[in-house]
Amino acid sequence: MANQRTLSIIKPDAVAKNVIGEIESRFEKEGLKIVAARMLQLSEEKAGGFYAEHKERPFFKDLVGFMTSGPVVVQVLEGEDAIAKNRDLMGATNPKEAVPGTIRADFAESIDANAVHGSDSPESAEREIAYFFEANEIFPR
Ligand code: RTP
Ligand code: MG
Repeated sequence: MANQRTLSIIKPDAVAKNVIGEIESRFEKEGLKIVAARMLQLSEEKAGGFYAEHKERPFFKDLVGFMTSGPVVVQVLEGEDAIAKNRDLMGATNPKEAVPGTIRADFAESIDANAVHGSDSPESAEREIAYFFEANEIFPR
């Protein structure tokens, strides 16, 4: 598998729980490098645009409400098979279904407040990285 980049977000619940470092540590231990990172408060417009694929879903309003409820950390992870590796480390969308030892199983409360986001395909990763970062804000090494 080739070297890849993926967009990761540490969501408001995990920031509020003070587990940013514990989550980052899991990425680093698995060989994913944090090559860009920023903490910010999402506006409704920015959060809605990010999750535009879900616009017609019944949970969209709650999703945007949750994502704008506090600061998030947006970041780019880089490494071998980074997109799938990040999704594996995250665990299932619903933490009740997530495998023990995954980020969502260990830190998430509910399907809404589920600690982290990760791109789900190379196409999403490309769009999502460009949604938050300019090329000169990414530092591969
Ligand atoms: P994410 O995009 O945040 O990484 O999560 P995901 O790929 O695992 O799940 P996705 O289907 O993309 O859904 C995005 C977020 O919407 C909320 N959701 N709620 N109530 C529901 O049935 C439901 N389904 C999804 C979750 O918070 C999910 O992370
Ligand atoms: Mg998704």
